[in-house]
Amino acid sequence: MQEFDELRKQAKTEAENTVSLGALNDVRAKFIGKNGEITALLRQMKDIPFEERASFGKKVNDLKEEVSAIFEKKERELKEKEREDRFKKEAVDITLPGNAVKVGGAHPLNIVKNKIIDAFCGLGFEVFEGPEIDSDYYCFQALNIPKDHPARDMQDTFYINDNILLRPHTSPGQVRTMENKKPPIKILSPGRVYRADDDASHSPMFHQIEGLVVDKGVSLCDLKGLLDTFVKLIFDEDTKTRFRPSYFPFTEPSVEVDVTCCKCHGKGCGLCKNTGWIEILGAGVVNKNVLKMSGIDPEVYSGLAFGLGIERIAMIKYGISDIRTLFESNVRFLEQFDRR
Ligand code: FA5
Repeated sequence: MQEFDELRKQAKTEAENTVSLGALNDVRAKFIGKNGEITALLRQMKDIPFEERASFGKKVNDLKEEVSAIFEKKERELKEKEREDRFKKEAVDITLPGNAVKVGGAHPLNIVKNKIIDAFCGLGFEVFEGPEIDSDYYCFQALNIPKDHPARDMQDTFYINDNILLRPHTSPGQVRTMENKKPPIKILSPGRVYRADDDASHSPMFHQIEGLVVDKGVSLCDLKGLLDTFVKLIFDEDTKTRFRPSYFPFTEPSVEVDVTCCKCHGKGCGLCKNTGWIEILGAGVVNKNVLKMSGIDPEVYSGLAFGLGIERIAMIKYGISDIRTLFESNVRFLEQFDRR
């Protein structure tokens, strides 16, 4: 009986002193595991006189049960403590300010480009993109600008060799489309273009959108109606357009299109140099030579074309005074435009 008491006391003390479930399992194995000290008592049964065996067996089993209950209680306590510790460790202070997630936004030039494309797609235009590096033929000759023609100076660009250059405008898109598509044609050709220019309103790399319509009987009247509708969609209903005679070798007649200044609404201010008008694009009726060179019969079809600078429209729309700010990647400047 003394040995039993000793084992009970020892198991209780050792269980109480454990601080982890792992250590508790070791103590449990030491007393009631397969080779445990209490389990070993059962193996002594064979040496116990027959008449005492039943009572000895009962006492060992009672002791085993009692000790098991001590271990189970301790196990519950340790599990509860482990849970509490975990909760404390994982606790989140919901009063702390969150970490702001930085969200990017569309560049003002992309915003304007998409608005222009949306406006024309709503009028039935499709988008066609041409190459940025193109040949002298597509950039000039097929547009009725032969070698050494003085009009080349209007669109002077960067040459890779005598024949290959960075396109100075998106007008080669007209030729490539007419070579590959039968009329009726109604396309937009957006993209990057390059010129030997550099000042507050002219960048060496900028973006244009070309528009081309070829069909039977299209005229300057259709061009006026089309561009007037476009201007009202992009600026506002009150914006007026003005067509000024101009010159482009690939259109005849040629025009430049002005809109009433969006800042002073035509009264005159610094943005419009006190004229009340701002130029936004070049346009005209496609020159018959260009139609012919691109494989379209000018006796059957006529065309109209226009080319606008996306930077110019963005600068007018948002009141930006220096084109270079559009390319400096200054986040504080850029995030003013795409407010989500
Ligand atoms: C042309 O480029 C003609 N290809 C447009 C055209 C197409 C006329 C079809 C007729 C028919 P222009 O050189 O004017 O035209 O340029 C068109 C627009 O591009 C200008 O109105 C201006 O908004 C913009 N632009 C021209 N040069 C620059 C530059 N260096 N930086 C930023 N924008 C420019």
